[in-house]
Amino acid sequence: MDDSILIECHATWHKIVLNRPDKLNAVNEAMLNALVAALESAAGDPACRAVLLTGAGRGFCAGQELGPSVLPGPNGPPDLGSLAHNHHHKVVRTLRALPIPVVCAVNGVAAGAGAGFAMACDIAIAARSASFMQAFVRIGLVPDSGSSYYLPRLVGDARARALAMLGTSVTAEQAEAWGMIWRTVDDEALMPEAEKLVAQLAAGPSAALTTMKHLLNVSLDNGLEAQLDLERDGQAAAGRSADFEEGVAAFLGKRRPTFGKRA
Ligand code: T3D
Repeated sequence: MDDSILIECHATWHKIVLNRPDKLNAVNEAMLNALVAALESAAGDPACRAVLLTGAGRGFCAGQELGPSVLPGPNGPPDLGSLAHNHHHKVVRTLRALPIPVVCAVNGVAAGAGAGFAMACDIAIAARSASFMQAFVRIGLVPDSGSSYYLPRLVGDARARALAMLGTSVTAEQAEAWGMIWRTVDDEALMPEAEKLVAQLAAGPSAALTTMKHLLNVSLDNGLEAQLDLERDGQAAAGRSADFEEGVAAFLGKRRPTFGKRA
């Protein structure tokens, strides 16, 4: 059985581990399919209210596996556009559309598609020794897996262009300072911190988190009016929820709220 993706099911959240440490978790088609399946399985489990994505060993993900599958064969060069569309981009779309929050714990280098996957998660934290690299230019490719979308939005156009065109490696601390990730922590604190975060999200108001994920997913592509309308509709639904009732009761009762199960 393929063990390139490991899944740990905790009571309220799943941990998904990219598991090809000898290749710094470089991805191939089978691994990308397994990753999508693991994410969909988390979304389909009503007890699962958040996901933690990380890598095994010293790397997070070194992007597409470079080997025979991306080299020309008897029928000429492979169609990398189809590979991206059917596999890498399916991961990005799945991460973004997942109705529960995804925390990314970047434990080491995130290169090429690996950097795109980290940026597509809802909250990314990184070990101080981790790094991010738009590796594409180094091998004559262009940014994919969402990198050309997320990078300018997260770090700004000037930095995005230099990162993409030069393929320069960025430290976790620099990535944090530039807004590419939420925060950097000491290496040994990465997993405890990531697990604390994912547990906090899993204990949060699920329906409100799903709605706010959608609001934030579309925000930078919307004008103010469209976004205000979405906020109105989202708030209308949240205001009718038992979680809101519980949140206010807890506030007034000076206690911590206990939010309900996923709808
Ligand atoms: O259709 C499409 O969309 C195509 C998809 C494109 C998306 C992409 O992701 S394109 C970008 C592909 N990735 C890369 O170009 C990165 C290649 N890797 C590196 O540049 C370096 O490995 C790193 C900078 C990431 C890390 O360097 P370092 O010195 O820490 O480690 P290393 O020694 O280079 O790698 C350790 C091992 O992992 C090594 O194997 P070995 O020699 O010990 O047997 C290395 O070959 C292997 N490895 C690392 N990255 C890949 C890989 N093997 C296959 N594919 C890789 N991407």
